[in-house]
Amino acid sequence: MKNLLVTGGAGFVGVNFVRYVVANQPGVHVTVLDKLTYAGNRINLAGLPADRVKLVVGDIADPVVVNRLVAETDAVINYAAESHNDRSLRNPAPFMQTNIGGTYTLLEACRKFDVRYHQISTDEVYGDLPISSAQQPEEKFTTQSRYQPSSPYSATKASADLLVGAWVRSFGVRATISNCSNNYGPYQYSEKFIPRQITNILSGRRPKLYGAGANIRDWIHVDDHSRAVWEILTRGKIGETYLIGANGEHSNREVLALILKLMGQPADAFDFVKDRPGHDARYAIDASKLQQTLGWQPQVTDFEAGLERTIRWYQDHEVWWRDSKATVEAGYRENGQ
Ligand code: NAD
Ligand code: TDX
Repeated sequence: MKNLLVTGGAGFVGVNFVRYVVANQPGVHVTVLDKLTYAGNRINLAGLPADRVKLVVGDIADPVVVNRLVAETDAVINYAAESHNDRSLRNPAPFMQTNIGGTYTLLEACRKFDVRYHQISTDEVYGDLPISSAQQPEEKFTTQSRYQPSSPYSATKASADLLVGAWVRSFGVRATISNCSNNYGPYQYSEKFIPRQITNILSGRRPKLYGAGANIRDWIHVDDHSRAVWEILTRGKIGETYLIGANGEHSNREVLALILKLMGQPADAFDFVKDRPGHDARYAIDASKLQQTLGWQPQVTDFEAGLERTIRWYQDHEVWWRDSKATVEAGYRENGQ
């Protein structure tokens, strides 16, 4: 696989994958197809060698650009998505269009040109687990768990996964799916939980915790996600689904407490705000299939150290987040969050 088409490669998880490929896979060329929505930024690709990475601005739901690019690639890795639950509650329309319509368009092109396809999905397709289940560490999502998404966002991601499965079975498309837990690291847009709290503190605002802060997320450093996707792309079995997670469960309150400590703030320097409707209680991934069949292991196992590096990145890249920060916070304020 020498030529990859990475859709959504100007967004958070996608750009970290592009950077991983450039740094670790010599001779591999990447074309990024990205619509540059509010979450995509061409600056994210700055500094990457022009002979290795090319950006095409376009929509994954546009068959003209998709067919042209898929025809000349060895594999498509689909990171492009509307990705934020809170936005999907305000306006689900773009989620339907990009997450379902875009995946359909990419699958049709891969069918037409017989191109390998990998779908980047999320643990949220499985709905949630009760918070009390955290006492039983073996109670986690597996590839056998039932799809029961809670939000418009996760319902569209679940729909896209089902399309991929059908295109494998009915049309023989050479596809795999990975469902990953919550990512953190550099280049994450400031609307998401961890960068929102860090940039709130850096800009003199108080961090905001939804509800009682008891909801649990299973955190993984984005670099570990990128390495797992590479293994699945190159050595995964066609038609299979792999769950990616790093045993990084923490309640939101715990994560915020750590951010406050690492940034030298008083432990109570935050506000409780209105909860998210339909808020998923707990996510937890059993990644044993990926570990046993492909030998992948997370490398960033010290969450506090990973978080400290992430905080430093936001401190060092204020220009990157400053301009959009006020808009993001105005949206949350309107929502009582
Ligand atoms: P993001 O919102 O930061 O980035 C999404 C990117 O897709 C942006 O660059 C945006 O411009 C682009 N995009 C949106 N619509 C497009 C379209 N129609 N055509 C082309 N490009 C389009 O999202 P992210 O957090 O980087 O998530 C990337 C993928 O990873 C998503 O599929 C998401 O479901 C999945 N995922 C994310 C996480 C996480 O914690 N962030 C966890 C598991 C899975
Ligand atoms: O200000 C906040 N306060 C707060 O308490 C924000 C923005 C969030 N939260 C809570 C809600 C969640 O319990 O923090 C948790 C994480 O929230 P998000 O960052 O919005 O992520 P989540 O809803 O868990 O979904 C994420 O992980 C799975 C990504 O956004 C998805 O794209 C991915 O599929």
